[in-house]
Amino acid sequence: MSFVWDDPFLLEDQLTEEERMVRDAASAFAKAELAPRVADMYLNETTDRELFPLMGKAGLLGVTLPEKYGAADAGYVAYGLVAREVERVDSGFRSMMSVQSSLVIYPIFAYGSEEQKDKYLPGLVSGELIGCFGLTEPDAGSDPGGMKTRAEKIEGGYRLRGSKMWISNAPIADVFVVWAKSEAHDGAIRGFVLEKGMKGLSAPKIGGKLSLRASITGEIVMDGVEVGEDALLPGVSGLKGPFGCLNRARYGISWGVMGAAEDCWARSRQYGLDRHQFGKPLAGMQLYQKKLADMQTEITLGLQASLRVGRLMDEHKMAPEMISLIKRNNCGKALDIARMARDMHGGNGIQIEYHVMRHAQNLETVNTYEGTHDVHALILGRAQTGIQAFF
Ligand code: TGC
Ligand code: FAD
Repeated sequence: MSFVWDDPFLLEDQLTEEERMVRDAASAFAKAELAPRVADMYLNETTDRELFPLMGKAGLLGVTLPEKYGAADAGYVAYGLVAREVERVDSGFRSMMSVQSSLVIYPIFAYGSEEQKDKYLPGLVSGELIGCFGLTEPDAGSDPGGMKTRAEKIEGGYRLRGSKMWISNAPIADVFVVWAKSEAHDGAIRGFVLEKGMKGLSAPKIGGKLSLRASITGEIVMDGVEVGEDALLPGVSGLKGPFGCLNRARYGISWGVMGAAEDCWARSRQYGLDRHQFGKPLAGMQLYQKKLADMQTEITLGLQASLRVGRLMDEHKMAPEMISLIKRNNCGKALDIARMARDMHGGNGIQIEYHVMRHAQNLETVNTYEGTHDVHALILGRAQTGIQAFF
């Protein structure tokens, strides 16, 4: 048996026919629609609404949902493979996809009423509607339980006041899943579905990001937004509501960042073969080969770990700590790999057309959002000692 250098543990053999088909569709889409746009969108910090219906048409949104809503009804491994292919191009594009799938479609599917599902899911799966997820606030990031947003009970519904910070897709969103402490439910955190155009609702763009520039980010300002009882997600109460969504998004990120790392690895290998210094290719130097070996090792282990957790999710045997382990480790390793790739490209590594610095800059955000590297360490520390060290 010969060694397959770019698939050392034969991941390909461990996928089903259906998973390979979903992966191939995502790869074709990423090459045809995302790769040609990325440099311009990143440099100019612009977004393209049209990407959502294009992603929907390619079957990349809400991959795990039943066919009833127009979705692929594939498993979590397939969802992870989509994230890997999309993030191979840019973490910002994966962000758009995973917010829509895990943070908007999932909570409406898992916690919503039949009316909410019928109203929102087909449009979100097709990409005609764009969604966002508002949990973080200016003074409540790692500690979302400290949120200040309140839902006050009014006749026939609720009035929401507060603001959310760092919200992916918000300035272009049609559907806003927001989390607020509800007075009518003893102050418990509850989910609400708001719609663009509601009085008192606005979503200004946050400009000047040096990372994830192809994904638009904004605030959500709720200045006394009045909604009916039908805006409440009836199926969940407490922090386990948003965390149930985050489990899925974090899992997808663990695959996605490996896609970005693979792109950095492939580009570094090729660059080292093409570029000569001291009379021979850089790839023929010992230190250069050590770096390639480190990249290969961490990517192979990271992908295998995500595949294992995906299989456990599909078997309903997932524990959230498993996801903390792979989200934390794969993000940290991908960031190291992207920084190393930037170095291996020398001066060219800072240029947009070599792509590696863009990945490195993006991965700074991915290592922070959905629970920082250190917050996931504390989750894992608590799980093995029984002592929480958050405060
Ligand atoms: P804690 O006391 O640990 O738990 C409170 C309640 O929540 C439940 N729970 C979970 N349920 C399901 N899955 C999980 N992963 C869960 N983690 C906790 C828990 O069982 C409990 O339930 P109950 O019924 O007993 O009340 O909560 P804590 O307040 O001590 O918080 C602990 C901590 C720090 C781990 C947590 O707050 C945390 O993970 N912080 C990180 C915040 C975060 O990840 N924010 C993400 C914002 S969204 C985002 O970044 C999107 S970017 C997307 C993109 O663009 O791609
Ligand atoms: P802080 O919580 O203030 O953390 C700052 C530092 O302190 C970190 O290093 C952290 O690890 C450390 N720290 C915090 N608590 C502890 C502790 N107990 N012990 C030790 N160290 C600690 N949020 C959403 O709700 N929806 C979105 O769509 C979304 N998209 C985002 C897009 C982008 C581009 C970015 C940058 C963020 C996004 N976020 C989103 C917010 C993101 O989830 C938060 O930034 C993240 O959870 C960290 O919160 P914070 O920025 O407030 O940092």
